[in-house]
Order: sequence, then C-alpha cells, then structure tokens
Amino acid sequence: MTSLQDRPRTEFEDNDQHPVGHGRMLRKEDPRFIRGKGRYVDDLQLPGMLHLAILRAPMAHARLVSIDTSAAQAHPKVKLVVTGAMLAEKGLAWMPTLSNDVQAVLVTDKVRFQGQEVAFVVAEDRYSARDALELIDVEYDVLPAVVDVRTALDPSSPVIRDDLDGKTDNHCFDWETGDAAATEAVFAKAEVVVSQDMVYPRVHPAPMETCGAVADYDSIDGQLTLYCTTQAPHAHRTLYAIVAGLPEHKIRIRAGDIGGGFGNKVPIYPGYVCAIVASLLTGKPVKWVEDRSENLTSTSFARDYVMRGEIAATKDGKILAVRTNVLADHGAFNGQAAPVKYPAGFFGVFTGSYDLQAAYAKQTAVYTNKAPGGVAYACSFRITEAVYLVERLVDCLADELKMDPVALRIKNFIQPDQFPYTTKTGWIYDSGNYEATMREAMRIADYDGLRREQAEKRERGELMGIGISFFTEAVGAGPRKDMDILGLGMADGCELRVHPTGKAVVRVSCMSQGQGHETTFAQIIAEEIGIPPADIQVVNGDTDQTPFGLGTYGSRSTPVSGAAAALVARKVRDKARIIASGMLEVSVADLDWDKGSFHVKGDPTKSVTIQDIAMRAHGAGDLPEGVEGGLEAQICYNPENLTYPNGAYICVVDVDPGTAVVKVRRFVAVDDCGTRINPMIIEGQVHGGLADGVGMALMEMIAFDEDGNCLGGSLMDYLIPTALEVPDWETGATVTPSPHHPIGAKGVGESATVGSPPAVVNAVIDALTPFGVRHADMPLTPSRVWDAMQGHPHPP
Ligand code: MCN
Ligand code: CUM
Repeated sequence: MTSLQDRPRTEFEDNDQHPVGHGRMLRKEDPRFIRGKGRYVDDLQLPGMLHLAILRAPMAHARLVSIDTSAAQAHPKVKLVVTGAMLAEKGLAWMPTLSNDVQAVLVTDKVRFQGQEVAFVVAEDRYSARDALELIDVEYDVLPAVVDVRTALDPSSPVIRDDLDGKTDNHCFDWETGDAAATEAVFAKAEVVVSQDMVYPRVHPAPMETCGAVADYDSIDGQLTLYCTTQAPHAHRTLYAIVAGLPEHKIRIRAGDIGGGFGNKVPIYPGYVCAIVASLLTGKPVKWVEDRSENLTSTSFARDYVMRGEIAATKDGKILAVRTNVLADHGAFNGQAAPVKYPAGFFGVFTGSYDLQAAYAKQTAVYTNKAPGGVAYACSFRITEAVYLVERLVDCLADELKMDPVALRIKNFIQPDQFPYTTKTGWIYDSGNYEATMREAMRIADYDGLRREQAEKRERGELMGIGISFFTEAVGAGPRKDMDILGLGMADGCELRVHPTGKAVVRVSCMSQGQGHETTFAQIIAEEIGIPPADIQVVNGDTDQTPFGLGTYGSRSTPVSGAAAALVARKVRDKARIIASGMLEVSVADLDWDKGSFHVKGDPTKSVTIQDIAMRAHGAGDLPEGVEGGLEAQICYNPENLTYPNGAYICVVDVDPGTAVVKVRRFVAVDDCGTRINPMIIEGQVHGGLADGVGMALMEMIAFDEDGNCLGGSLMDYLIPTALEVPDWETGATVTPSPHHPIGAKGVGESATVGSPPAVVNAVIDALTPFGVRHADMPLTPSRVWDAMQGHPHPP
C-alpha cells in the first residue's frame, strides 16, 4: 500500500487549476472541518445559557402513577423542572409527527417505549441538570410490552395507543400497490414460483454528532431562534409555527454544521420542543444535547420490515411477476417522514430493475413498544427494503433455476429503449442503461475470473462467495401534484445574487449534513455562469437567509435544489446577455456564450466577462431599455418527475469454515447517477454508503429483549464497521443523464446504502452453496452464519 505522502497527487487536488464548473474539486468546507473549526450546535455558548436534561423511562410500557419533582427543584443549580402534566396545561404535551400521527413530548398517561421522555430539568450547567434527574421520583405501573411485530395484532396484545380515540388494537395503517388479481393470475400460470421470508432488521443511522438544540427566545421582540440539528429547517419552522401559534417570521431555525444526519435529523424530537418551552419559561437560552445512548434508544430508527416475497418466472428464467406481503414495525408513534400519499415510502419500486408483467405489494404497519421513526439511514424512503427484497428474490430464483445470477438479471433488465418505463406499480423510471452498467461492474471485477477462482477454491473446501445486486432508486421527491409532507409541497427555492465585483452568493433551501453542498452547489452555478466556485458562497441552514423548501433527505438536494440552482443561474445569465448586448452594442441574438463571457458572433476579440457585466449591472452607466439594475434572480423548482439513479454492485467474501466469520474481500460498485457534478464527492458518498451496507449486512441491529429493553443502546452493543471491516472500494461509473433534470443529474447520496446490503448477503449465501443454504437474515454475524451452515438459517 502506498502511504498518503507517496501517493501521486492528482490534478483535481489543486483547486486553482480546477476548470470552472463540474469536475473533481476539493471540498470548500473541509478547511474548517479538518482544523476542528466546524460550528456544531454543541459548540454554541450564548450568554446566560442554561442546560436541559431529559428524564427517560426505564421500561417499555407502563402507566404513569405519580411523579414527584420537589427534590430536583430544591437542587441549588436547578432553575426549572417540567413534567408532562405541566405541558398539558399549556396544550403542549403532544406534538404532531411528520406522518400525521401525534407523539408525546413528555409522558402524561403512559410510557410507550423504553427511553421515552418523562420530564426535563433545566439547570445552570449540564452536570447539575443530569444530577437532578436522579432526584425525580416517578412511580410506574408496569404493563406487558408488545415487542414482536408478528404478534402485535393478536387480540391478546395490550393496546399501546389508547390515547387515540376508539383504538382497540395496535394497527397503524394498511397500504397496497399494484394489481392483486392480475398478479395472482400470472403466479397461477407460472412454471416456477419461489417464495422467501426475510427480515430487514431495525437499524439506526447513528450519526457521529447526536441530536441537539439551543433555543433562544427573546421576550422583547417575541423572536424565537432555534439552533438545531435539522436536515429540513423550513419544514421544522412551519411545524413549530403551527404548534406554537407563532408567525413564521418570529421563528428562525439555524442549522449550523451537522455532523452527519443520515435521516436521523429529519423528524422533530421532543427534545427540541422541550428546549423551546424551557427558553420561553426561563427567558434564557437553553441547550439540550443528547448523549450517544439517548440517540440510539430514542431517535429515529430505520427498516424493521418483516417481508414475505414471491417471484414467478418461466423455466428459462424470464421473470414474470413479484409479490410481497410486509409487516412493518413503526414503534410507539408513527414518526416517520414520508410523502403523505406514500405511507410506506417508495417501497412501491420493489419491482426493481426488471421488466415484469405484474406486481403487487401489501403492507400492514403496526405499533409496538419501541422508539418511533422508520424512515432514516439513507433509506431513499424505504427503497432500501424494496431493493433488498427483490435482489434477494432474484438470487433465490437463480438458485432454483441453477442459473448464473448475472445472466438472470441481464435477461430481465428493462431495456434502454423502454425508457421512460412505467412500472407495474405506476412509477415512471426516467432513464438508464442497466446492462451496460452491469457489464462495467463485471469488467472491473473480472467476473468470469472470480467464478473460476471460486470453483478452484470450492474444490479445496474454501468458502468464497460472489454477490450481485442491481438497484434502481427513485429519488428527488417530488412533483408537488402527488407529493407533500403534511400538506407542504416538495418544491425548493433558490436565490442567486451576483455582487458588483462578480462574486456571488447562492441561497438554497436544502441542508448539507456532510454531503459537500458548499462545493457542489457552487460548481453547479459555476458551470452555468462561469464564475469560479471559489467566488461563490453557498448559504444554507438558516431560515432567515434562505428561500422556502423542504430540505435534504431522500437524496433530493441535487434532483430538486440542484435543478433550482442551475435554473436560477440560467435566469441570471439571460439577464447578463441583455446587459452584454448593450455593452457590445449588438443584438442579443448576435452573442455567443463561452463559459464566463459573451462575445460577438464571429469576433471573439469583442467580449465581456460575467464580472464586467456584474459591474455594469450595478454601475452608473446606461442599461438596455427595460433592464433593471442588479444581477440576481430567484426561482422555485417543482420537479416534473423523480430521478432514477441505478447501479451494479459485486461483492466478494470469504467465509471462514471454522469460525463462520465473513470477510468482505472486494467490493465493486458502478453507479449511474446521470451527470456527475463532482466525481470525488460522489465517490465519497458511495464509499460511505458501502460501509453502511457492510455494516447492516454483517453487524448492525437494534435488538430488544422480551420486555422491550433496547439491547443496542451503546456502540459497544450496536456494532458499526470501521476501516478494518471494509475493503478498498473499487468504484466505476456509467452516465445516463436524467432527461427532465436541467443538468441531467440524479441523486446519489443514498445509492450505495440502498444497493449494497443485498450484494453482501447474496455473496455470503453464495459462499454457503455447499451447505445448501438459500437464505439467512441480516445481520450475518458469525453465529448466524454458523447456524445457517448447520442447517438452522433462522436464529431462534
Ligand atoms: N452529487 C454530484 N453529482 C450527482 C449527484 C450528487 O456531484 N449526479 C453530489 C451532490 O452535489 C452532493 C452529494 O453528491 O454534494 C449528494 O447529493 P444528493 O444525491 O443530491 O444527496 P443529498 O445532498 O440530498 O444528500 C442526502 C443523502 C441522504 S438522504 C442521506 S440519508 C445521507 C447522504 O445523503 N446522509 C449523509 N449522504 C450523507 N453523507 C454524509 N457525509 N453525511 C450524511 O448525513
Ligand atoms: Cu431516509 S435517510 Mo436520508 O433520506 O435523510
């Protein structure tokens, strides 16, 4: 291995030589991060600031009998102790979730999951606040907990949500998509049908920075400023405005730097509301920051789908239909964030990348005594679950037909000339060249060579596995005619202002949590108007400084805000063209654009740069008839469709026959996200997502005991991969631009997390071929792999 110093420097590492616009370029935000100068919420110190700590329930299900806060209140450093009953008096004990459910801010009646918020203390310092929690005396009447999603709907199960009118069971919602009868007809006639039960376990995004907030209410002008870890500042502001009855202009949300979100920072958590209430009551700024275990046990989890999948095909491997029945564990409150019409997120793309005759999915969601959440951890709104389901099913079918899993996929891919392709569940895939992408991955991996190596190893009793996964995601929610969150349309604003000296500021409604938006959004603008990225400041995360929009999740920043950025820049360029025509004394039609300047057609010596134009736009000289001064524009972009990135992943594992330890030896990922704005950042996104995938496939799970105690409350128990568990990633690309996106870009931020788990699992199952194993559930820990090798694929 070469050391970092020896490594040849590549051209892109020198930003000064970087061509203006798209391409490899170092991240503009990194100088402050690598110097430890990021501005996270916990770095904030405001004068007179108090500290808030939350008392959490020690058990999963219990009636609250009494709560005595007098000893805590007597603590010399404590300023305030608040219980659910006190919030109830102000009508603030419950808050709406982003999925039209309600969630308790503090418990008033009943504890519904372990770690739920019961009371809070505000003190002069963090330690005193924590100490005082121990002085609160709570009496609980413990109830049996509902832990297993499979029995949650049994009439004998205690009803968790008795706060909801007339609720007599733990049913949360039903949802279906596709055509049940047509699918049944295809299945009834099919030559081959394979079915498989599989569980996508509960996992947690576990961002490096936990959630937190500083609430600062100014009682003189009635202005509330909330510094907080949110991926969606504007959506949060509107929700607070509705809950608190304050006008939006009196609420300012400021999300500074965020140390990883991964969907964990989309929901509104009780802690944020507690901090706001505390600042209102004390008149002081109040800080609340979770510790690791609070983050793991009480904030938005992901997955928790129990799935039965069925696939129908002909004997020679033409896939005809896919069908699935899903039980979804939503925890104690439906706290997921998904567009209203898609209560199961975009699970509807479970038809994968294949041309089918019919498809049908049915889903039942239930409440259990576990933390709420559901859509987090680079989920692409549940496409993770969908891709896992279909990619495992295709491998089960390949096993049944004794066909090579790549050949089976290639035989069934949607063909390039079928795009735009309407799936049997109604999604319109915009573009792709799946076979080319698959073949590129095979080339990089030397697929045939790998199969030869595997055959030789099998002869020697060695367990080598090769796993394939091909995914299509639907990202960039979404067209406002059919996508909204709590009635808010999923469009995004963007404003661009070019200053007199030709420097620019672009204000976006999306919110970077590590994806490098300060760089890539500057590049998008640079590509369109030729101002170097270094001269373009990207502003995000402050509702007073940015236009309205729904924020960053579901890899929607590039598909939606990125489109808005390109279009707003084109608006500015159009105005610049008119000003240039005046400066060069020719008509607009006689001008040609080179990135960064206009010149007279046929005479490149007669030209003006965008910087000259910016000065003229603000200067004292005349402007063409009807042109206002200044050089700026704004836009709100409503996407026409989602974008459909796709990719082919090949994973190579070795399984130790003696210990059942899985080692991921190679991982090839070829991603097609359309036009690539910054390939270095894309590779970083893919590397991170692949590590996520290895983690979920092999290590990560939030488990519970039968009483509902969370067994994943620390990073000692909830294992996440380190550099030691992952290989050197081998990445590649194909480029099929999105036809409706102004620059042809598709999202990529979640692609690798979505696409990689089935590749790893398929590889492990492939390695276990000599044992006749068709499936084993994630995480494939040594004990589970061992069980599978012994013929017990489902752990008890
Ligand atoms: N990009 C690009 N060319 C493309 C597509 C994207 O150069 N064709 C760049 C973008 O400009 C952006 C990055 O790649 O800098 C990711 O873009 P996009 O796919 O639009 O995703 P978002 O920016 O909307 O990020 C959200 C996505 C989600 S939903 C999760 S979850 C996740 C992820 O990003 N969380 C992350 N990646 C993460 N990466 C980090 N470091 N931290 C997180 O919390
Ligand atoms: Cu689903 S995790 Mo991301 O969409 O923030």
